[in-house]
Amino acid sequence: MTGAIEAAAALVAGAHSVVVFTGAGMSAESGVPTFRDDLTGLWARFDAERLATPEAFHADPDLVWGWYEWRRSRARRAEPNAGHRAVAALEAAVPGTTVVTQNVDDLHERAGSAAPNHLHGSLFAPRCIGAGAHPAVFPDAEEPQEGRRLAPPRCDACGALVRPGVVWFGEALPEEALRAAVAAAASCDVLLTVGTSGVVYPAAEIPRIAARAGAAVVQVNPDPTPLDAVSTLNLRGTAATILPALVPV
Ligand code: BJW
Repeated sequence: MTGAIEAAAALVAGAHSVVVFTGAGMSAESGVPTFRDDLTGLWARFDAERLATPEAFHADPDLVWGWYEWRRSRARRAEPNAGHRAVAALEAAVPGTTVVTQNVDDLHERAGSAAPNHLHGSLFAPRCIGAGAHPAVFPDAEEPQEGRRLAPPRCDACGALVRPGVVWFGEALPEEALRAAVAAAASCDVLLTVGTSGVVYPAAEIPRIAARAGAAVVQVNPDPTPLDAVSTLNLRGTAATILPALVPV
């Protein structure tokens, strides 16, 4: 394993352009649950994949809004971990670094990453479901409690319900973030894929695009994933333990 980490560090040190592609495992050591881990507590009776759909929101807005408000408050209280800080340090060491994240928290930004491409939106950018998709401004609810349903606020501008600013199944990804991610993947020397199961598309194409274009793909994940097949090096470990060893000093 030490040899593989050294080999990965050498690839990164020699690169002019690096893409860091992150998923929920990146924030796991900050206490943010991964998407496909078992949910704990009262939410355990809900299937996360079934809550992350427009259909679920239309059928039961209070259930879905309550779940997202609970997650938003957890994300707000979380702190970046050593992995997020290593990614920001890598950006400083290799100027041609692009961070592409599927995560809806803001831990990359808070660790110092300049402008990560958020492919699946953000917990901190709610908007209304009206035709204007107005950004929503509303006072924070009292501390949301796990398992508590909560009525979404109404838009000040048009009165429509406010929804989380994330990308649900069946919805298009933000066009510019996806375009920039695909372009960076197609032209990088090295792509680091960190803490993602690699099963949700089109985001899961990003490491595959880099591999097809001839980049070295380095995966950081304690468990095997379908991305093993396209990875030049598979580093079996966590984001916070492995990533600091990959930053050029
Ligand atoms: C650690 C660790 C540690 C643990 N350190 N690692 C092609 C084929 C098949 C299906 C499709 C396809 N193209 C599209 C689809 C449909 C669908 C899809 O992909 N379905 C599959 C599940 C089958 N995709 C969509 O619907 C997308 N939209 C779309 O295609 O639109 C088309 C369209 C075009 C034009 C107009 C209209 C429509 C949208 C996908 C949106 C995904 N949204 C979610 C929810 C976001 C909001 C929220 O958070 O609630 O995004 S789903 C969820 O999965 C979330 C995540 O970003 C995403 C990926 O999950 P991630 O990050 O990989 O997390 P996990 O939990 O799966 O994995 C964690 C990993 O970390 C594990 O491997 C652990 O081992 C590891 N780990 N601890 C490092 N400490």
